[in-house]
Amino acid sequence: MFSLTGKTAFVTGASRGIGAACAHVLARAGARLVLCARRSAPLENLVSTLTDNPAVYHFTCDVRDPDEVAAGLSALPSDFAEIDILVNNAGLSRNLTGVHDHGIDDIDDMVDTNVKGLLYVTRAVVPGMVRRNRGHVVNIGSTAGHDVYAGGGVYCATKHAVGAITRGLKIDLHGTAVRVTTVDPGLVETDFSLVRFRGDSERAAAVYADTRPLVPEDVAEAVLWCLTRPERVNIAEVIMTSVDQSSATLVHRRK
Ligand code: 8X3
Repeated sequence: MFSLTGKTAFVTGASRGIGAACAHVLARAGARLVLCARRSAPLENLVSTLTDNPAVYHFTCDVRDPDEVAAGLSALPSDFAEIDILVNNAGLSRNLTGVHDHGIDDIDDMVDTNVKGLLYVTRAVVPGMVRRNRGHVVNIGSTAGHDVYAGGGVYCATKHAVGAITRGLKIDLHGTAVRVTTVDPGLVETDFSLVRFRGDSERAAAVYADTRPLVPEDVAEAVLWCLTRPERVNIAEVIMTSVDQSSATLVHRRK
């Protein structure tokens, strides 16, 4: 039922967290994988853990650079070149502070990765899906695309943009067989907060302290479920949190 045999799936930001979990879950479902991430060592490490012996092609690529995106995708070996599934996962958050207090670096990192990078990859992959009249784009959004919380205004804006891009893309693909989905998780225990707080592990750990967040595999399983519905079915949006989370800021803690 959950088979992706014969499909080629491209996952961005694949070296860790939700991207790495998607790589594992899609490989187990039989997909051929094209994986990219910014840094080669963690990506190679991830590839070495894909023990189900899937067909994998990987390359380093910073999605913020449209030339790198175009070059990486145009150099795909022929047996990986027809991408059936795009998981737009690469994304990050920087800092938790006022919209008016963010540094330029924070703003650029979030907007360039979460919005522009997603668009660069999408415009490089989707025309092939349209030509072949088959494919599925899954964007990894966030509950931050449905809510706004103190200090997260810029990050939330980028995830609202992912929601708008997802809906816009579905409309623009009207009449084709290409499917478009956004999977929007709340708190997931990944390096997300460590990246947000630029390596401050104590602050990052406090985000997940005494609660039971989602784990990356929960999100990857939701992605797989969306991908494996009958071809007539388009899941527009999955919003998911742990049972301990009831809104962006209402998180049950056991102490
Ligand atoms: C991550 C969820 O609530 O930290 O996208 O913004 S949250």
